Amino acid sequence: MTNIELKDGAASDLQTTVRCPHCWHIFPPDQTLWVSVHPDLRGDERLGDELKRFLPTRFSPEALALDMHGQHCRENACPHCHLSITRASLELPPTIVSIIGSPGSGKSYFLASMIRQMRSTLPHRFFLDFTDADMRCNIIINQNEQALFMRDSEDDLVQIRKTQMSGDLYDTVSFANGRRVSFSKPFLFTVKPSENHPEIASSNKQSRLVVLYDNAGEHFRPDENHPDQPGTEHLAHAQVLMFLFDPTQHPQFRRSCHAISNDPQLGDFGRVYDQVVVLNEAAARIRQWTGMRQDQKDKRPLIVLVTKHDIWGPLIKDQVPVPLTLSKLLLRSQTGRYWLNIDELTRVSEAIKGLLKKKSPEIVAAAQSLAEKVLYVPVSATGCSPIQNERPGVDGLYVRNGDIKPTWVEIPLIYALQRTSRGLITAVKVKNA
Ligand SMILES: Nc1nc2c(ncn2[C@@H]2O[C@H](COP(=O)(O)OP(=O)(O)OP(=O)(O)O)[C@@H](O)[C@H]2O)c(=O)[nH]1
Ligand SMILES: [Mg+2]
Ligand SMILES: [Zn+2]
Repeated sequence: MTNIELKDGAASDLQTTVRCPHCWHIFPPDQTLWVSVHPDLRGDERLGDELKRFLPTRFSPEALALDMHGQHCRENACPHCHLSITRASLELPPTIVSIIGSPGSGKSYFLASMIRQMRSTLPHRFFLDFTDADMRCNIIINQNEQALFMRDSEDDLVQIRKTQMSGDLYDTVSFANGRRVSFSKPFLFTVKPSENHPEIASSNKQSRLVVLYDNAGEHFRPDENHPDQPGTEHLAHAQVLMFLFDPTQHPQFRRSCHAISNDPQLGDFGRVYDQVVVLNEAAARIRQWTGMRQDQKDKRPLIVLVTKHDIWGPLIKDQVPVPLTLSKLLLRSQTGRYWLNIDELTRVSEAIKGLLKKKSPEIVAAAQSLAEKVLYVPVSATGCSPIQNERPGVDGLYVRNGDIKPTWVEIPLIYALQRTSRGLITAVKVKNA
């Protein structure tokens, strides 16, 4: 028996190489470690007080490794960082998405709203199951999703707190050479054809593991690139890059928006941030870590998500509807399964690019010089403006639960899946749908 097999012995269903979603180390599945179960086996060389990781020599009839005390083990771990690895990481090819953006640009709200929308849009429109691959890794994103969407009263004021640069979102690993490295926790989801999907028969080939990370915006500051805090190294390993551009942090957009919105982020609760520095720093790290030359462009798709569309959308409402609608973008086929209309997505992208070229040309120039293929997508994670909480002692901006209505937040990941998988999402070109 090899070190790791599926319960029915179908070892060929494992990936030929596995990428750890914590430290991005690549290894063959037969190097996968197991996590001991017996409480006497506490104390791991890399993870301190955690249960010992080991390469097994004994297995149960159900192909589960037995630890030194003969206990049946169920959990696997990476041979490099020793952090736990879900079964789906061993079985499914990953679609790793890097999310780049300044502090306050809307990354955490976007992630929570996107996951919320993926859970309904993928099954209902694309006949795809979208599920948590690892509940422990997903605790924080699920808490954020619940904070925004699972409230009893529509009048509840809800908030996602600013992402910190240390704490719950990170795992610290001690390596043999004395280095202590803090890795960002990944959020892991599986996407699989459901029973009415045309690819259901080849589900094992088509399914994907979606890997996402939520960084603090400060991680993208040029002085925050430490080898022992590789919080943004996913940039080098991702299949898709997403840069969140927040018009409310851009001086020229701010001036234009004052006439059309009372959002507090345009006033005392807002600020100006030079977001092109963030994008250029991400580009510099990508070039440094992948060896891509200055005259080369990244072949991976770069999606520029222009966030908080509820605020700036009226600036371009003659070309892109306010609020955003899906009717021309997702087309219903005869079987009831929807297709992604690439022509409409491209039309919207060109319109948004035109607006950015007028108001923030440096962002378009930086994006186009980084990647061969850039798509510009408007999104709104909340669909409404946040408000100040009047309760004494409470800081920051909150959103009224009943007002939250995300728009287009699932589109970037649907496009990413269409680009990185063969048959999960069908793209069609229909002019003037
Ligand atoms: N109007 C509007 N405001 C939004 C939207 N999404 C987020 N915000 C506001 O933007 C602010 C920052 O959002 P976050 O998601 O915390 O930003 P972040 O990029 O995660 O920031 P860091 O964690 O500091 O890196 C919050 O006050 C939100 O209320 C949106 O779609 N519309
Ligand atoms: Mg955040
Ligand atoms: Zn690892």
